[in-house]
Amino acid sequence: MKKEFLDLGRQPIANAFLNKEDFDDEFFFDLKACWDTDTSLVSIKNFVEPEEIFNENYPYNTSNSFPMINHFKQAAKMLTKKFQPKNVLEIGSNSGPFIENFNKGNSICVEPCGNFAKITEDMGYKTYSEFWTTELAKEIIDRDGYMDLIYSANCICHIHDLDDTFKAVRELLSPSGIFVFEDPSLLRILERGSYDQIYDEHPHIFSVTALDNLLRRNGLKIFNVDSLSVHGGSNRIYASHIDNGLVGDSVRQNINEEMVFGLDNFQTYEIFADRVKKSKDTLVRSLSNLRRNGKKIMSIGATAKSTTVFNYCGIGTDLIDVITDTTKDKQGMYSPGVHIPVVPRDSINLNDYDYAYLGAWNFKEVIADKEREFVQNGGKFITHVPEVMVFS
Ligand code: JHZ
Repeated sequence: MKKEFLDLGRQPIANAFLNKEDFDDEFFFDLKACWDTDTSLVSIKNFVEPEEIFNENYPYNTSNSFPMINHFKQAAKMLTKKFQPKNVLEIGSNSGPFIENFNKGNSICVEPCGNFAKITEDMGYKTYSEFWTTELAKEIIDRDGYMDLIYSANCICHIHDLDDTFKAVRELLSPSGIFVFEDPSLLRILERGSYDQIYDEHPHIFSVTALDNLLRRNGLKIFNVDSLSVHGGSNRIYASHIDNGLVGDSVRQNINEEMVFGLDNFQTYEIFADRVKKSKDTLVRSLSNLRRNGKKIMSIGATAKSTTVFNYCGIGTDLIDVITDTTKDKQGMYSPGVHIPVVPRDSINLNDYDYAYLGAWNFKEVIADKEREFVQNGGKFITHVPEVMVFS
């Protein structure tokens, strides 16, 4: 049974940055989150059609979140050393920062967004510009054979039908093959109050507990879990065919940690929802007070996460003048729903502002390091994770 615990209001598509002439034609949906008492999976209530989100205009380019390039290089190096896969397939390969570390002849990309599929194709990787389904897995078996490593980062939690997703993986995985995927951790989100990880692109937020249930019912099992610091805390899940090999201690340890926190108890989600409401009130009050005192506020990082925050809290140009972002396809556009202009970082002088809200709070250290001069001139950062606070 699905039990609703959080209402984040009317939301646009988190990455649908838009032009002024499209303001009247914007798509909105009701963003609510629920917990499934049977599988323990947290999902949003109303799914948005994937074609509305992942198409030719999808702007999120992993390579612009530049610390991630090194993250994927390290991941590729570690997986090659540990498992020596002969062939590799990546689901949701985006601009290719993971796959570029593998041999072109033995590596395959699956990427539904045509603009990104073209990038990996041009790099010389065979790319299927399609959504991940059991039909596609069967087509790949016929054309390319079974895979030793199926990898996916920040993509499996984007897919509505997880049973079909995991069945497709089971079909395509060679008998001793491994399936490795990483996505934001539900436990870390609840611990850190980072409700902004919930949006249309994340129809599910994964706990190890829920994944263990879902993978097992589709003939796969988790044998290892790595805790990662990226994106505010993610889990890297290692899975294999269900009858293959042993299960490492990390699986039990993670599930235990989740049980101790109370992920199997609906009250935990109600407490989280209460914290989210308080976070909204505090953030709006803080920004409004600053504005009343004549302070100038901008935001760094036009993230999908900040779409959730700004729309849930009703924060528009009355409170935040402008957002800077390194992504060319977001620059010159307006943020979804609340229509704050997005500009390149070098088009403004940060010293003209008193406060910078961190839309990309997950890159707090990198941004604070880059913007030392802003702080030296008296500038301050604002974040809502783990609590609303000002720091410099
Ligand atoms: P970042 C996206 O979420 C969407 P977002 C997606 N659903 C997902 O799961 C995660 O990624 C992984 C910019 N930037 O990575 C670049 C600066 O301007 O937190 C990006 O647009 N200056 C696939 O959008 C944005 O901020 C900087 O110094 O929440 C960061 O987006 C840095 C480091 C980044 O993901």
